[in-house]
Amino acid sequence: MSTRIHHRACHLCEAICGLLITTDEEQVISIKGDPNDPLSRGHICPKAVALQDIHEDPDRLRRPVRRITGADGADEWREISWEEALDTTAQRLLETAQRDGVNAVGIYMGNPTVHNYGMMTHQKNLFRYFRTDNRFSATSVDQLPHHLVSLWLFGHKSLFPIPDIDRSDYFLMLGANPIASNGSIWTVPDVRKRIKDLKHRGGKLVVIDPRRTETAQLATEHHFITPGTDALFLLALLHTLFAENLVAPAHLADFVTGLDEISAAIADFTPEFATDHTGIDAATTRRIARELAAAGAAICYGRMGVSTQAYGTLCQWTIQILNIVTGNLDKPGGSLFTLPAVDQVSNISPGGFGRHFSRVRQLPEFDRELPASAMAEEISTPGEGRIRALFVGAGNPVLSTPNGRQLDDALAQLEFMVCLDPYLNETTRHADIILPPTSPLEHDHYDIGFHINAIRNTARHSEAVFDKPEDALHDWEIFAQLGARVGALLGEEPQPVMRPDEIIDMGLQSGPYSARRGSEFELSLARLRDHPSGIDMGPLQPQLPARLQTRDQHINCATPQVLGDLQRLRDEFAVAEDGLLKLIGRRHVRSNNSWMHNYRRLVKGKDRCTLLMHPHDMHSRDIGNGDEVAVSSRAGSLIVRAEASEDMMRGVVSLPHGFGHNRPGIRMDIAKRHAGVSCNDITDDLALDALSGNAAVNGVPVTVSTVTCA
Ligand SMILES: Nc1nc2c(c(=O)[nH]1)N[C@H]1C(S)=C(S)[C@@H](COP(=O)(O)OP(=O)(O)OC[C@H]3O[C@@H](n4cnc5c(=O)[nH]c(N)nc54)[C@H](O)[C@@H]3O)O[C@H]1N2
Ligand SMILES: Nc1nc2c(c(=O)[nH]1)N[C@H]1C(S)=C(S)[C@@H](COP(=O)(O)OP(=O)(O)OC[C@H]3O[C@@H](n4cnc5c(=O)[nH]c(N)nc54)[C@H](O)[C@@H]3O)O[C@H]1N2
Ligand code: SF4
Ligand SMILES: [Mo]
Repeated sequence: MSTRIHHRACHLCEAICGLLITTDEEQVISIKGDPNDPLSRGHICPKAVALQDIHEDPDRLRRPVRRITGADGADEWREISWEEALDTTAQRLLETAQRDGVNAVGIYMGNPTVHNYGMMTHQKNLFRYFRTDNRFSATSVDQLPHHLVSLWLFGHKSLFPIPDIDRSDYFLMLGANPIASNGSIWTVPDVRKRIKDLKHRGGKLVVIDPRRTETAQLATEHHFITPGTDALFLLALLHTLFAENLVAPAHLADFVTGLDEISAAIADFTPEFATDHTGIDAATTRRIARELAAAGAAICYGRMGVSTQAYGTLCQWTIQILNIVTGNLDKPGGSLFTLPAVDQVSNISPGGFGRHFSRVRQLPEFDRELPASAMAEEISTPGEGRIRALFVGAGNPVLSTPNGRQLDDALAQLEFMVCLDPYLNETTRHADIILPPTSPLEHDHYDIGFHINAIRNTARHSEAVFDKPEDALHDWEIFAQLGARVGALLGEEPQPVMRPDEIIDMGLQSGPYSARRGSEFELSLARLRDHPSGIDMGPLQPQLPARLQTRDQHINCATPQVLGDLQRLRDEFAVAEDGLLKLIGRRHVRSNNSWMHNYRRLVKGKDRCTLLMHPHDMHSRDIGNGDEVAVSSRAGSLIVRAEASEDMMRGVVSLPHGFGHNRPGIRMDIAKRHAGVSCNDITDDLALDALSGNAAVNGVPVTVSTVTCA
């Protein structure tokens, strides 16, 4: 035996837990939490062991494959050399751009991109040759409203106020379920313990969610809310603060402007008006507003449920205005900005909005990306600028974006598609070439994407656990090699390429904790290598106004785009409710979006892809527990088993996303046996937060009926 213990960050979700992985030669023996990790303190969730399962999965592609359509029309996948795969990809992408214009090349980047630092540092090696308007990512099915609000209020898309739960007295949480998700835009490993500690200190957690979630069950108070009506509730809180003279921005007063304008603009959004739609009574709303104002330190935080809905931006904006007017922004125990060791805020562009629009539906770009809901139509609608070749990296938009069936059909119309992905799945089955990267345990890791959202300022670098196999390439190497090939085709001289760890070292050595900046931590890659559990730079600190990236270093709260959106809200709630059931999503701690259903240890147990429904709603439709039901929306229909749950609000049904692995041609054996259905077959590509273009995958109007056996 030659056992070794490796320090390694878990990259599977935003909690970035520190792990200790014991190996014997090429074999993983155990995966445990690292008690010395200053952020995660030994915490892990059941998904951590999947790092071994991903690494060992026989379905994981190890070599590039090419799709060949046989004489009978059936697809066959043939292993090809890296030379052939990279040459063909570079040639086909460039040919398309030269023949039809650069917008004929589309790009979609999925969620794991942000969890894989080499993809972040090196995608530009390829994409600098394809500055296409047709760029998409999972952002617009997720956190786009957060970015916009940060850009408008704080001057940078990545300046997120992070809930300082460990020092807080009062936490108002909307549309988030961190007990299942382990936190989002809030890197908070071991959130369960942190919530319990908050309660032990006499603090309060108030959860607003149409489902009594795992988090709501831990809360001091939970209120159901009708999906899609949170903006009314949040504005009613703000209205109460203005009406009762509870606005006290405290230390923020010197650089916050526009509050009077907001007060006037929202004068009609009273708690009474909200109640009729939200289902939360006016007295409760007023009480919560007063509690927020009175608490020593309070947090208002909202995530997916209030982001991926029709008023996502209005919700996220109102949440931050509430934090500002109660003086809880930039205050210990409230919400603060981080100061990460490699500081994205000073290294990357602040982002922009509405500088170009999609061709077919005129939807606005954000940060040079168009809403993913527009991708299918940009592929299938003829005319100049139509996408003919598509690059998909670490994404599965067929299962993860609204009206996935429509996209599934559109992908089949492409002239060329290439996927950077370790699996042959619902999306990549349409590719001409799949380029599989090394397994997570075969490359090193630094959390560029998540230290910026973490509840403490820490830094950590993990070495690869295993050597890279011969004839394998990391994600970043694939990007670098593709870029080099396109450059060569254009007659450019070869450029030297830095490794991701070298780039990080530069960031560390010029960052806020560097010797060069006089910091006692003297951070560099070498220093992190000496401290594999990570280095703790301490709790979040007040940093305003210096940290603001706005031109005048003020927070101009009266964001014209958002105030302009209030009329849409008024108009919508002036007409009677449609009476339809509202579909929302759901996450489970053993699952992760669409791609972690191929690991036996995670999928075992009862079927999780069921439609949760209140018994009353089932009874009135003659639906029994466990019956198969048809769920239909404007976009489509699916059949799934209904499961009675008293934890659902009446009138609301819940189905997780990321399932639907029963399509032909995929190579994920275990996932196929736990196929489920894709809830995005019935979410609607036309249902958006009209202000941002973010997908409204929550609050989808649906009908549910029993399936009559023929
Ligand atoms: N209805 C509904 N839809 C949703 C959501 C919802 O709540 N409800 N949630 C939305 C959210 S928040 C998100 S983030 C999106 C996610 O949407 P996507 O990012 O499009 O989908 P994922 O399921 O994360 O798929 C990730 C893909 O990356 C591959 N992959 C994993 N690791 C790596 C890696 O290291 N390198 C490479 N190259 N590939 C890798 C996997 O094999 C998989 O194919 O889904 C969104 N869609
Ligand atoms: N185990 C696991 N962890 C994950 C993921 C995963 O798939 N599985 N995905 C990761 C990703 S990519 C992300 S973005 C994060 C997401 O992290 P979270 O946002 O914390 O997770 P969700 O479970 O999507 O929580 C959304 C909540 O909003 C509620 N909701 C739905 N509609 C509404 C509404 O209209 N109003 C209100 N107030 N609530 C509503 C839902 O019932 C749900 O409880 O999780 C990350 N972590
Ligand atoms: S919570 Fe689980 S999946 Fe997320 S980083 Fe920690 S161990 Fe990994
Ligand atoms: Mo996400």
